[in-house]
Amino acid sequence: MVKVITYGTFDLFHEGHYRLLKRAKELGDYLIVGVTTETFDKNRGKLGVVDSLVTRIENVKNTGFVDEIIVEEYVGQKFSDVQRYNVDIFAIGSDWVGEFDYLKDYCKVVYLERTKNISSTFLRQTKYKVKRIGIIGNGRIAERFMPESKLVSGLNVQNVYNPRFESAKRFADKWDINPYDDLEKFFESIDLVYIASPHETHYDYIKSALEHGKHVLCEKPMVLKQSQAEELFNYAHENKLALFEGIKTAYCPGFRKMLGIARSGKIGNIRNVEACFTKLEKPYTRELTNLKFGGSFTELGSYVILPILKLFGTEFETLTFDSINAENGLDLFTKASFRYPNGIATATCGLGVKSEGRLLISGTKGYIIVPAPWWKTTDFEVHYEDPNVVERYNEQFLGDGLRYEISDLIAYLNGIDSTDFKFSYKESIVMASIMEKFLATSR
Ligand code: C2G
Repeated sequence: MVKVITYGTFDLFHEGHYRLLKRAKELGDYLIVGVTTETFDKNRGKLGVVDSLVTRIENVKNTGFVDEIIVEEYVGQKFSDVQRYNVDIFAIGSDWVGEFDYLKDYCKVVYLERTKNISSTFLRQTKYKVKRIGIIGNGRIAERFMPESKLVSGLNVQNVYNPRFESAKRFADKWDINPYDDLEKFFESIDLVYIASPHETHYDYIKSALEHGKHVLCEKPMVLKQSQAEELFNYAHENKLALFEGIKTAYCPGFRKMLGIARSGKIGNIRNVEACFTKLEKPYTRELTNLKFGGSFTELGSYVILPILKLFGTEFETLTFDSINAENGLDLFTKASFRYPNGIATATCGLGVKSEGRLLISGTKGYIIVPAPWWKTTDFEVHYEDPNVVERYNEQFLGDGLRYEISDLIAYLNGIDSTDFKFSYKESIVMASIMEKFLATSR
């Protein structure tokens, strides 16, 4: 008798899961399925699992392919299970290629091709539906999006679009998804678009995605004009579509915790915020050569403005910019100074000047310091007049951090969390107006 084992979360049970189990069973005579517990998923950093363990087990059982179900509770369990159950074949989807080769000393390891397309007919059967995602643009950030999206439940990345087909194809082959250079076709089988193309192309892509009835998650800066942001959000609202600006810091738990403490009154009234983020770039990169839309502020400004809008709000009285420019006129280093009725703030960013990437929040009773890289907030401290009194806080920041915004958007679309409070439409519109003002004064 040939024994096969496979594992998974099997949340929001879908076609990909069904086909995987079917083919796993066909590999042998007896199929064992390990269904992950909530604790296991938490420990491996998988977010947004909706269905209970009981429901997930029930769904796996209902396929009729399974002879025995076990639960997967801890990292390292696969290694023990394979020996304990005398397993001949370990099978798993091709999104995990290479990852389980360490089991090869004990059994055969088979990676079954993941299901690229989840058809909408299959999805009608469940209450919450898995969201089918297409990516526009396949540069560096899209490369980070892929592994992060694997650790968010309830989605299936299936398409990638690039006007240059060869480029889309390279990315698609690597990640086992479908390449497109035709936008109409790209939109056909997806629910949600993640836009990771150059800044200046965002507006047209968002508009087109919304007009095709797709929800949108767009990389920052979403757009570079206030009127464009207003138009797009109005359209999205009228058509009941979600439009989120992806500033990962806004969604990460450490930053959220820090905001809560800053606003709790612990450091009194907030009077000053200083945020800095610099990243030295090679002179020939897009960020330092795109004469119209490149430079440090369009690239990193969204991060450093974020804590200012979150702590002081969107109603600043004045905003001025000061930059050090390269010979081609692009800013290598920029300071944006905000004046509010009861406070001041500086947002500093650089691509050609290095500085300490810290966040400092000063109040009437004390201050909060978040050391670099504060945009991936983990540790931070609260200080007071007495230098001996220091409160230290810590929070996890998983992987590249993109999974938090993805998971929040999926929960929003499923009606599980129905507000956009982590980075609101209003804040996103003000962000666009700040970008517009910067470009008008600097170019
Ligand atoms: N799968 C697939 N096609 C999809 C989606 C998922 O073939 N479109 C496969 C996965 O590759 C996996 C199984 O379905 O083999 C279960 O997927 P998930 O529920 O997402 O679980 P996963 O996080 O892949 O579990 O111990 C847990 C495992 O290591 C991985």
